[in-house]
Amino acid sequence: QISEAEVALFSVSSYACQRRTTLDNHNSNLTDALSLLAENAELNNEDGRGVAFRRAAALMKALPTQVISMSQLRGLPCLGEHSLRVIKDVLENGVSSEVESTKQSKRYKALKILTGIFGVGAKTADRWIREGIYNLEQLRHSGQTLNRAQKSGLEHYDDLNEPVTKAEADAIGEIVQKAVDSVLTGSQVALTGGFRRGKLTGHDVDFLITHPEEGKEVGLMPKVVAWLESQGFLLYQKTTRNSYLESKDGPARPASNMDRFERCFSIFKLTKGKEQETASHKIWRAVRVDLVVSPISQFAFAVLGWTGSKVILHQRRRYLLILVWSTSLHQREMLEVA
Ligand code: DCP
Ligand code: MG
Repeated sequence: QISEAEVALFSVSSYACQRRTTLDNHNSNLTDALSLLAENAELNNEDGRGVAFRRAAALMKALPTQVISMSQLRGLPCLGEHSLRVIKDVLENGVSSEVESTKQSKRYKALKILTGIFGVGAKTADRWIREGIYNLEQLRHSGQTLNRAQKSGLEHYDDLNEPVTKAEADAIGEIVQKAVDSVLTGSQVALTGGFRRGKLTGHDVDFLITHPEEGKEVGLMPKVVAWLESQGFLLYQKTTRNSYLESKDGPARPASNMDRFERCFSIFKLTKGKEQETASHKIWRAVRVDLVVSPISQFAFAVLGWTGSKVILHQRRRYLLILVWSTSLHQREMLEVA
């Protein structure tokens, strides 16, 4: 047993992008609680609250040892009043009462189930709940019109809500590499997203495709998709075009922080391995896959952006903004002196 006095206070940067965070999390009891509240905030379109809980969870994930008392948290950044209250509750009672009541609430359960459908976001789920739809059964009988993505999402609901393993990601990676090799030799494929951060499972598999010769990547996406389709690997696909190049009135502003690379949202039909085959009778499963094509000149930035995590990206933007701001301030001071 370690006494409180023996536990060193932690010293960590307030920016997630300036911290070293490994995969072993010593505080999963706390990060699980904070992540659930973050998710609930996001599902309710309360983005500010979502970011606050995500930052707090990311900080707790970065701590080198298990937290056993509130006094260890003194002076730590990123922990707001609300997050501290949740942490205190977990440390003292084993669970957070707010997390427990959220988990039990009819609205949270319905939001989870409905947004578990590919193509359904928080806004659509909220509208359905207000119309009395709380589960898939009620949705199927409601007569709601679903778009192509949502229909596919509903059809493959169980598969798409089953975490994707690294082995499955690698198997899909081989297929994508084969597709790319078949349509344009010399093209490169990089596994990005959570798997590039070393995660063992994910909700989808993200790939970035490029070619070492600038310009060769133009027109690559439709060819790759056509090849995959011809081989029967795709259950669903929708490609969004690069709006930056398309726009006639000069560079269009993106709607959010999204990049403007050509992107294909898809659902792969992945043949199962021998062991998995015997467990269920289906010989294949559906897996969400994102394909992105970038020119080689932007490849490094595309890798950074598509590796995430979302918290790291958010904090990196803030960090760079402060850096640029303080540099320009410094330059102005120098000019004034001169
Ligand atoms: N990304 C982004 N904006 C988007 C979509 C993605 O900035 N609209 C970036 C951040 C993500 C990365 O791309 O970390 C991959 O997106 P995912 O949603 O697949 O997230 P992860 O791969 O990190 O998590 P998971 O394991 O759940 O797939
Ligand atoms: Mg991913």
